[in-house]
Amino acid sequence: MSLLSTKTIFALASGGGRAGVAVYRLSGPLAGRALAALTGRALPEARRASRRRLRDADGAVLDDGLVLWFPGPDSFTGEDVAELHLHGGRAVAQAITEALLTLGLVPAEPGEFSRRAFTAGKFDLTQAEAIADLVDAETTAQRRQALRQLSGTLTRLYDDWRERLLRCQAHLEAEIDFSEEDLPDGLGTAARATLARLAEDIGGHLADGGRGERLRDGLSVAILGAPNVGKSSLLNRIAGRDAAIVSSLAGTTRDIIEVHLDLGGYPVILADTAGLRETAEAIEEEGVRRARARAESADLRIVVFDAEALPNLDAGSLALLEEQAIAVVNKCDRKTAPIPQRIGAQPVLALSAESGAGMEALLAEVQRRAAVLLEGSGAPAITRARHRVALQETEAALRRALQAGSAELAAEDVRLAARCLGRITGRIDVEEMLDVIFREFCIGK
Ligand SMILES: Nc1nc2c(ncn2[C@@H]2O[C@H](COP(=O)(O)OP(=O)(O)OP(=O)(O)O)[C@@H](O)[C@H]2O)c(=O)[nH]1
Ligand SMILES: [Mg+2]
Repeated sequence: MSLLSTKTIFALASGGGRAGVAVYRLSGPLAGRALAALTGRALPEARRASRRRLRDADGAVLDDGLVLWFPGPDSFTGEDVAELHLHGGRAVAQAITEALLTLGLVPAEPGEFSRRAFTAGKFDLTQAEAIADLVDAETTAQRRQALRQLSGTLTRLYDDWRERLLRCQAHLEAEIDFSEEDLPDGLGTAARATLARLAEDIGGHLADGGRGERLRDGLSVAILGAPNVGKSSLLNRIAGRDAAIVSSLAGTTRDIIEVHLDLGGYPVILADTAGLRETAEAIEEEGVRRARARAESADLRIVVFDAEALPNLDAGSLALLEEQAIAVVNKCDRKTAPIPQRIGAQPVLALSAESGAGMEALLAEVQRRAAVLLEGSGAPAITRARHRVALQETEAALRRALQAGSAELAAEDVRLAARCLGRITGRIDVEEMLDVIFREFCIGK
């Protein structure tokens, strides 16, 4: 690439605001020249921190800090890269920005460093996404998932499947293009078996229950029940603050109130909802509608019953108590009747949002469920809807190929399947296909 076609970009990589140290990153053909100009000296030794005084074009001192020089292609972006570790602060940031602009550099767009690294083949798209996830990770489990993906777990899985598909495609195309006797025996059946295996593997991967995506977004947990049973009190107790209004009036909560929690490393979005009942009041009715919608979409339901109402159990709440739900009896400090061991088939957790009794057991149970729902067997999980859609299309194309009446039709669907898989990692390359054909058949020999 010529100097003119590629802009040299810079960015404050460590984020804005006051800080002990701020890191500026430069990437592109002018990076070396800019570093030499700022320091007024020859480029430092590659990949070693060197202390330098930085000056602007007029020779005035900007700051004193560490500089690093990463000549391409062995750098993050594959281009020439320089890093400046300066003092964090607005005035320094402004001065260095002006100096870099004067030297002909341009501010980087969001994600531009990673985009250049991807273009240079430093990593695939799933790894680029993992970098974004790692930066956004708020809990330990999210961080671990992002790190696994960054290390290439998905890259390897999808690349392996794609390689198998490409080989299959090559076999099928050969079946079409060349006479039978020039080809290895049993080609058709072998290809068919490979495709069936692959469709199974992808189907299994798709049936991961959405745990990877859920781990990125947070597990959605809804607190549900009749009015006045103490749902908002429970949310406040867990959040450790007065997030929701509590009152002795039934029908207090209308909107859904969410709090974000880190439960043993798992991200949880806990939602308080309006008490479920028939009502003629329009705003409360809307609240109940939202509560029901959240009950449907939540990954986990906590259904709350009132100890004071025992032995009566609210019918609307009972209806929400499916297999996965956690049954809770609140206000146990006021119990008048014995607390049942089970409600329906669910074991009961007795607690008091007022005194805090039983809260630890409830949190432990939610955390245990979160571990099951988010971690699964430990096999790589799909982390984005983008991947899931592409995998579904891949699987559908494979199933069509298996049903196809002719090698031509099968080859077309296999080609489509390979292209869908390639979209996930960002590898869409005809050259690769030719490599496979030439390597295995020595065509034109
Ligand atoms: N004694 C006792 N009172 C409680 C407990 N939890 C909640 N309360 C009281 O019960 C009343 C209702 O509490 P909320 O938390 O507002 O109940 P809610 O389920 O959110 O009610 P809605 O928003 O109307 O559906 C308030 O007066 C609380 O102080 C508890 O564990 N023990
Ligand atoms: Mg409430």
